[in-house]
Amino acid sequence: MKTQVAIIGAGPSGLLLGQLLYQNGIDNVILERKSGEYVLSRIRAGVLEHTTVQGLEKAGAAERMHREGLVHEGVELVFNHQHIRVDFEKEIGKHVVVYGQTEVTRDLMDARAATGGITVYEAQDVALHDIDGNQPYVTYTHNGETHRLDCDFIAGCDGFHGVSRQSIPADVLKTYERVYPFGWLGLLSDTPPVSEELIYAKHPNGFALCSQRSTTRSRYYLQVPLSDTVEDWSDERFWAELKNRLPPAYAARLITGPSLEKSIAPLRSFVSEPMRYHALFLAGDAAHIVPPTGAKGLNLAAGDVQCLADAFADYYGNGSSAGIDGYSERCMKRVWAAERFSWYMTKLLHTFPDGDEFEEKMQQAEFNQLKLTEHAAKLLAENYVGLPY
Ligand code: RFL
Ligand code: PHB
Repeated sequence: MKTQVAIIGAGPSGLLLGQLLYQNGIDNVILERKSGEYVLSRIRAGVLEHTTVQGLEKAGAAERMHREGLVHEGVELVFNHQHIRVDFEKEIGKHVVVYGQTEVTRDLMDARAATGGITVYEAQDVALHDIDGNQPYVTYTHNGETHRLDCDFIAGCDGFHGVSRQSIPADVLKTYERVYPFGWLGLLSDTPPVSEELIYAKHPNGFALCSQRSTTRSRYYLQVPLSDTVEDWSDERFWAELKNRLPPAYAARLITGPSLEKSIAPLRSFVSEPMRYHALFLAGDAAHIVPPTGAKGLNLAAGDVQCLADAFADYYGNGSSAGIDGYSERCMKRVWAAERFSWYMTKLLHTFPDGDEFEEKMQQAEFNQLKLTEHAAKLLAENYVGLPY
């Protein structure tokens, strides 16, 4: 098989890139290790920035999101039961859309099926070849047979544990990493959200987040020690601890129900530079990870692939290499801004097991600043709603 761009991974990065390339008349094939159902079963992000919404529009996959997504004009932060609402519309005249990553993925899969794009699910042993030569290609096995996909370029959209980043010689990449000493336990339930807006709450026992997928489906998270497993957390224990960490008025009106899904995710900041090595371009979690506290991971991925699609369109449409040559540098500015914001939100709102009273006072002072000066609230709003890509 031959194509212009071979895309590794059918998460949001790979699927969005595939559709953006299709809209620009650029042929592409996606190779995904898992089945389509498995990809859809991963419960992850919920908050879309304006530029992510624009990306889905350009990809022709925004119709259902516009119909069913919930516009959020602000967010609530709670620090040891003191509240502050950051009003995005008032501060910067913008909003975010709450619409689950699962639904984004489903819409992109449907758009791809409608345009006849090829996605090979359950492609095993994907290997990248000759990425620093003139004839890059990818091999994989499918249904027991080995296949070869020749291409001009490879887009590594295969997440943090994928094969693409690992195919770049180690001495070419510079990596930066911070692993946080806790994880997030997430619970999905068919219960109405406790509040219309998201609530990020800091409590001495740890962080809690009240998020949602619709007016009837909630997504809640609790900070837990890394040694905990899902089996340690019955639904009853989860709801009791969530109530404990929320201000009493919210705890009193929290509606609980059986969990549809529960999982624990570790928290990490990670960047590898550069995002290009000859014919290989990394995008999304393959190149960088943020802790979920700033709701930035999916949005960064969507920004990367919009840059990459623009760059390929310029290359194939105008014969210009400027976009592909500037890809990494262009993405990195936004990546580091999102890394900073996600790290800041994580430090502000979590209880650090090795933290002391001084750090606790610093967190309180930081929170007070958000309450006292509108500049601080504006800065948070700007970063949360999203910096331009
Ligand atoms: P993905 O989604 O990991 O997809 C990569 C795909 O590549 C496949 N793959 C391979 N395919 C072929 N061959 C190989 N060797 C392969 N290795 C891997 C995988 O099967 C997979 O299908 O990466 P992508 O596309 O870059 O998308 C990134 C986002 O998924 C991620 O950044 C977000 O989910 C992060 N995130 C959030 N982001 C936000 O913007 N807002 C949020 O509110 C938000 N909340 C979250 C989150 C992530 C979370 N977890 C579980 C880490 C909340 C949580 C709990
Ligand atoms: C989610 O709804 O899954 C979600 C929302 C906001 C975050 C992280 C996760 O910061």
